[in-house]
Amino acid sequence: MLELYTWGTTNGRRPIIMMEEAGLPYKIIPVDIQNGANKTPHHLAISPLGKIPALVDTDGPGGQKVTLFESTAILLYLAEKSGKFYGSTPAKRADVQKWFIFNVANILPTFAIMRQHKELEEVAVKFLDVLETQLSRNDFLAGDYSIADMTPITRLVQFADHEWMKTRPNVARWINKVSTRPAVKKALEMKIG
Ligand SMILES: N[C@@H](CCC(=O)N[C@@H](CS)C(=O)NCC(=O)O)C(=O)O
Repeated sequence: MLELYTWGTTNGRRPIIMMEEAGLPYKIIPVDIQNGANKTPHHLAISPLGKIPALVDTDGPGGQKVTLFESTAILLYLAEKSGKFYGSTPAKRADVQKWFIFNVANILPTFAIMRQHKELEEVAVKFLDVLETQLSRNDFLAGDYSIADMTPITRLVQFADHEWMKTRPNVARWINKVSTRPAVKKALEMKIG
């Protein structure tokens, strides 16, 4: 059984998208980060910084229990476990990994820090232009829908109506297409805790 310790935040919803998309059965364990439930010895034993999301797989490889923190490491684990959304050939997998890491290294930190530092907007817009070019040639970031699309959507969906999208129609189309997939919609709207 996959047990996801999480809360209703952008990082917290990311693994839900993948479990829904891959059809993996899972259980949500709400961890209220406002009341310190993420700093209990039990939670710290799974996630050393006391952050959500964290995942416990009671049936990992060889029947062993696996515990994970970092939402993007959880996505990689679930992609390996399910064999889904991770590129069906070595070349496609390399493409997925390239776009997955582009998002982890650039989009996620920039959009997170941007809330505090307005000047980073210029950088964010540059990254959006990279996405716009890629999405003008492909329906999804790595060709077929994959974990590379799941990674940034919980953050970028909040920019769906932003004026930036007026001049980036392919990013706008992609946000709409990904965020309205039943699994993504369910993860974005799920009431947690
Ligand atoms: N890089 C981490 C970030 C996790 C993170 O920052 N989680 C926040 C909620 S979105 C949290 O647990 N905050 C509570 C705290 O740090 O005390 C990931 O992607 O999982």
